[in-house]
Amino acid sequence: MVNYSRNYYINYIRRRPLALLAPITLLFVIYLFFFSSSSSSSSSSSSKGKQQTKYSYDTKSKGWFKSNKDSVILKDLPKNHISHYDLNKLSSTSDPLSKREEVLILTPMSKFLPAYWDNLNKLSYDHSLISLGFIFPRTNEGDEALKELENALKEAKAANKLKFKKITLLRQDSNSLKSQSEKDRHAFKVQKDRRSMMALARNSLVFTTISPSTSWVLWLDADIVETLPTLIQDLAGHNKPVLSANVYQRYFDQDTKQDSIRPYDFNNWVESEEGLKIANSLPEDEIIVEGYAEMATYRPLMAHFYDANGDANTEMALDGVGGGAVLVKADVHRDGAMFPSFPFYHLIETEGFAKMAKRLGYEVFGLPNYLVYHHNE
Ligand SMILES: Nc1nc2c(ncn2[C@@H]2O[C@H](COP(=O)(O)OP(=O)(O)OP(=O)(O)O)[C@@H](O)[C@H]2O)c(=O)[nH]1
Ligand SMILES: [Mg+2]
Repeated sequence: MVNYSRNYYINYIRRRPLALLAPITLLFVIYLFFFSSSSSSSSSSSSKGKQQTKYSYDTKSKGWFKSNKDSVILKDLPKNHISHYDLNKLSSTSDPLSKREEVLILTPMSKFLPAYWDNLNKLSYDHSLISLGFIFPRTNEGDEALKELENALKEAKAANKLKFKKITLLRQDSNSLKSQSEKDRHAFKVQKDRRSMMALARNSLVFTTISPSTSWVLWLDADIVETLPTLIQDLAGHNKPVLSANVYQRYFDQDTKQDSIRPYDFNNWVESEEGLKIANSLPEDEIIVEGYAEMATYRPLMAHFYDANGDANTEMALDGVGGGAVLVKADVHRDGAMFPSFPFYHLIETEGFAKMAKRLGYEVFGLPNYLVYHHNE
């Protein structure tokens, strides 16, 4: 009976082979309906090469039996794929260490000075809370500085002394002055171009390195070779949106035959009547550069307010800042304060930044009696 039945079907198929066509077609259509979306997504991902990450943004399949498929895909997401940060919980307070606030130290670097690097490494703020960002000009000098910093990093790493949270080295994609000699870079006529290029470099640096966990940004020029190890704590202690240290320079005084110090950075200033008058008289596209006899603004300069016997915590409100050693609450940058590479109220770069921070409603201060030292060429 069983044999008969099997023979019956086989004989039937032999006689009418086309009778199988309808059920096979039906099965094929059902297969396409349920599985087509997954096969097309896997073929598109495999076509992008073997490097393709495992997770996928594929939309939910419309198939009836596919409800579990998406949870499998989500399970494959890397842990940090979606990160949540509540910027309301990101603080920048006068006691940053106890709050474990992260600091991003940013340095445009055309020259590598070992004294800068040594000083940086001596900062007593917890290095695991510090990230470093550097930007180098694409000049021979920039190549050289980059190489030297890389060597210093390798050495520190080998000695197990490199504890910073993250270090980012950027190569500038904008132009730089050809000559960085002291005389050439200080010539009055190159200031607008030079400062404009510096502004672009600073903007690239901050916009590519600031992270959702950055509380503070410390701008520290590569030629600042001496600060107190407590620089970050000291500046943050004032809890100001923008706060500049006073940049001085050590030198040997030939007259007194003694080591001495002198003011160096004149970009920390308070606006003056004369400065405003000059600004009003200038064509829209012209800038005022401070510290040049060609353009006497009579602005009170913080450099001249240093009092050796004064309180190091004395604050003074400023309208312009330099870039030597300036601590900025990261929110000031997040709100959009950057370094204008174009005349902004006739100001540019760091001085334009101070103006922009003020226009955003932030106060700008300096510490006339808190000195940091600029390299002496
Ligand atoms: N990325 C980049 N950094 C630069 C360039 N020129 C200068 N720097 C760095 O930017 C900072 C400020 O440059 P400085 O030449 O010192 O300018 P300054 O402090 O305004 O002026 P002086 O110190 O008086 O010459 C320093 O850290 C330099 O190493 C440049 O073209 N590109
Ligand atoms: Mg300098």
